[in-house]
Amino acid sequence: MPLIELLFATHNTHKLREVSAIIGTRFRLLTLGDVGFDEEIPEPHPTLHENALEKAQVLHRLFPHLNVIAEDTGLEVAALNGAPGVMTARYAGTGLAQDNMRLLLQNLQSSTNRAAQFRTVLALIENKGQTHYFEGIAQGTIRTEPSGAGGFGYDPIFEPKGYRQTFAEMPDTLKNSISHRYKALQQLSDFLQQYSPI
Ligand code: ITT
Repeated sequence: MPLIELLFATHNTHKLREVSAIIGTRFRLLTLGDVGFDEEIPEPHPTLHENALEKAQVLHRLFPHLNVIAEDTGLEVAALNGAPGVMTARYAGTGLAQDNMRLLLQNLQSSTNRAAQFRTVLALIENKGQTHYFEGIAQGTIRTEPSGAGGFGYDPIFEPKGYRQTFAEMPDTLKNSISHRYKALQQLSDFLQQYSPI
């Protein structure tokens, strides 16, 4: 049986690499480059669900014959009432991971509560038109300073629960077997199995 094709609506090459490593053998992942789409995709909404849906819808309108997936991920810090949340990518205003981490550490300076979680909401719009959501959470704590060179974004300051390494200190294969993104993709994969038993 041919592999199900999924067009992944993201410009983030790190996400693409992770998603490809996690589900690349189970599905045929198409990139925005594959379909010649190079415009910005807006994420103007107050929830991860709405932003993930918006990203998927932009591509679904253009390529209705394809199954489209998009995801929005937020880092939710307990002591900051869930911030930066939907603002995770734009927290410091520069779009640079170093600036975002610096601001987060600054805002947490006087806080002993370091609990945080990454939450990924993945939206699938099938070529039949139905929309489905899948969610994955990775709980952990925020370190007091960055450590590690792997991963991307806030990985150098995020230590997942049960580990003594940050996501950036561990091998990609380990992050990709416990992460928020992995968990959301497992659910997507389980859902799609009905069409393509593995
Ligand atoms: P697309 O919208 O094109 O998919 P993006 O980078 O804008 O890409 P998001 O809106 O989901 O993606 O931004 C989430 C930000 O959260 C991202 O830029 C990183 O800074 C951070 N982030 C997401 N996943 C992460 C992960 O696994 N580890 C560390 N930081 C992550």
